[in-house]
Amino acid sequence: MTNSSAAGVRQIALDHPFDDQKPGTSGLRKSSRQFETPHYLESFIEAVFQVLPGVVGGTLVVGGDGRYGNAGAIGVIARMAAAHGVAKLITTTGGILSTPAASHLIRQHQAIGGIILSASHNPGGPDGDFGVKVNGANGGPAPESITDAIYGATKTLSGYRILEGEAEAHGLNLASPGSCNLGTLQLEVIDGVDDYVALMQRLFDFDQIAGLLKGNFPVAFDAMHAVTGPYAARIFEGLLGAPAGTVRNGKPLEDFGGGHPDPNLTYAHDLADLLLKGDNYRFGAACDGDGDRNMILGHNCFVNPSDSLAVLTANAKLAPGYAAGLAGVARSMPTSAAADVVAKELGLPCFETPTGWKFFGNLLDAGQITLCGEESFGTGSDHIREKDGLWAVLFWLQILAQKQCSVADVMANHWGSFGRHYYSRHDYEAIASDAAHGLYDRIKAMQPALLGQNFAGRSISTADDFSYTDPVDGAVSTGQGLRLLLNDGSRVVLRLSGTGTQGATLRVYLESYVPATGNLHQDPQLALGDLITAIDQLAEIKTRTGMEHPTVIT
Ligand code: VG1
Ligand code: CO
Repeated sequence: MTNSSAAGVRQIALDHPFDDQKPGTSGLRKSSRQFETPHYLESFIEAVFQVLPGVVGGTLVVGGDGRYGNAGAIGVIARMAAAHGVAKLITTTGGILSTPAASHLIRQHQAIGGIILSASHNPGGPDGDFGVKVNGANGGPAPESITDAIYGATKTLSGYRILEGEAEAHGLNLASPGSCNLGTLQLEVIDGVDDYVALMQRLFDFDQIAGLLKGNFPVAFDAMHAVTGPYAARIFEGLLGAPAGTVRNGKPLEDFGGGHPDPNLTYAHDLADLLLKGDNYRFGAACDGDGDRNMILGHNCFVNPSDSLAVLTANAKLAPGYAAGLAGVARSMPTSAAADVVAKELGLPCFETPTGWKFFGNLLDAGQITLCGEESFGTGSDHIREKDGLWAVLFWLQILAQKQCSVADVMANHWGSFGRHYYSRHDYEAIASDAAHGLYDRIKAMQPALLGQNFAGRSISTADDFSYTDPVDGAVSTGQGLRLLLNDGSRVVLRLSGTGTQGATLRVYLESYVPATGNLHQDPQLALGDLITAIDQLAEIKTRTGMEHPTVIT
């Protein structure tokens, strides 16, 4: 049922509100099929427009990682923005906009926020996933107060407002830069790469990195047929003079070429093989679907993301953008304490936040931290309010250009100075929801009785469900992961993913510290072997999930 109100604006009534639009760790993420349900996308966007401050007369940024549904969603959002009195909508050619580039555009244009169309590292295509991420005026993921309010709005929604007629009929053309009007909305299509690249040139010494790449330093970058292809081609093969072919899988495809655009050793194994088994490359890197994650590899050397944050912290002054030093550093709770050790040595404040980039926003805005990171291949800084894959790659290249050594040397020297946090994450994906929650709730209930118990030859000194009080605004977030901290500083953490779309995903995080004088060159799975066995026995992981091995080991 529809009826008309203001010129060209239709009010579409919903028979009943959707009840499954709760944003997870990083926005609303569902199957593409679910998003194709009539009114589904529109319902969520209506809730966003009802909740986001400053919509009437404001500027909004929209774009996505190019997956199936991207361009269509931009048209819908443009029509709904017009119907809600947004003054200006900025999008990009092809609708291609990485998450970090979107964060930058929001800040640069003093927009009220942005809508990023991505399910990040989840596969795309008609049988894959789609997602909507909502960012605020600081350029970062909306805080829980906003996402909770959006969810609240979706549950009571009776309809939504949208401009009549297809967006293309109003002049929307994503093929090239230009502008048009949808009712009172001014819509601008700009190049999505230019501003981001200019920002990178302010932070890093491109001449020095180009010098490194011109020497005997072959690099392989895997864009995984996702959003970073155009950015990486411009940066590496254009500005830095790397040979053509340096950027692999550089064309964004609606289904990411059937792949899983998650830069880890399992899903980016082609790249991993080039670096870990072959001899032709000195440096390798990959980014995820929406360009905010990064994997760093050297010849015969995989850099654990927790270690990567620690290395960037220790060497930050080598990059021009950070030459003045850091205000502080933060990591998510499941991320290893490698960065903490560096921060302590440098006399820097160090914060531990829950999983998800939205928790770094206040600390960055308040100037309390400069760098932050997560174990899930996310690193970033105060240059924007999202994690930034290509930024991390450039930062590593800057460090290597300065030090003139291999990635493996950087790691060996780092551990030799600070000791090593052996670390691994085991993911059990797509397990039955009941089994996952049963396992998790059981350990949670057991926690009080676990204190002082023996665990892998150590004693359990803390057993809790992590909760966080934001040091800036005092907001409290509970239920952020079950921690078993052991008396020798090692630990195991259990979490259920908030980004999966099939069943549940159990994440098991394992960590143990060896000082600089200890054995620094073991296989992490062996170094953590006793913890792995102990948590399986305690949580009955294999029996309860029915899985003999994790889906992904990092
Ligand atoms: C995962 C990661 C988390 C990250 C989130 C979003 O969440 O563990 O560290 O912030 O994905 O990343 P979860 O709830 O599945 O563990 V992205 O690249 O999807 O924006
Ligand atoms: Co991502």
